[in-house]
Amino acid sequence: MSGQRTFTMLKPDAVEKGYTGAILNQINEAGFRIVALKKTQMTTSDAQTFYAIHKERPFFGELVEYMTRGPIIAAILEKDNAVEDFRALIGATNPADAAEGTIRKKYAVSISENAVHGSDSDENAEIEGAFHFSGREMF
Ligand code: 3AN
Repeated sequence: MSGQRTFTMLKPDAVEKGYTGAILNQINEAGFRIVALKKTQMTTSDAQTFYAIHKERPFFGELVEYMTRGPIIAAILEKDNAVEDFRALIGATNPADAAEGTIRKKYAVSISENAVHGSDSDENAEIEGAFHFSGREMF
C-alpha cells in the first residue's frame, strides 16, 4: 500500500475559527478517503515528540505552544499518490507563497499558524498516523 496514505492535522487556529467542516469537505472533494478521524488535543510532550525533527529550530518553542493551545482534528487519508497530492492541496508552508485555491491560501494566516499539516513522505505518514491512531481506529 506504499504511496496510498497520508496523515493530516487541522491545527488549533483552523479549529478555533470553525473551519473544520469546510476543510474536511475540500479534502473529500479532492478525492481523499478518510481512514481515521478524531478531535484531540496534544500535550506539550506529544508536540515535542511529534515535531522532534524541528527541535533545534528557533521557532520550536512557539510551534509547541501553538500546537497545544487547543484541540486539533487528526486524520489518516487515503488516495493514490496521497502524500504528494495532499501537499499540493494544502499549498506552501507560508500561506503568502501558497497557490490560489489551496487550503493554506484560503484558511491560514501566517507561516507559524498555517492551518493544516500534511506528512512529507510515506515513511513519516506511517509514523505520524501511528502516533495518533491505533489499528482498531483505522477503517
Ligand atoms: P510543513 O508543515 O509545510 O511540512 P515544516 O515541516 O517545515 O512545514 O514546518 C512544520 C511547522 O512548523 C509548520 N507547519 C509551521 O507551523 C512551523 N514553521 C515552519 N517554519 C516556520 C518558521 N519559519 N517560523 C515559524 N514557524 C514555522
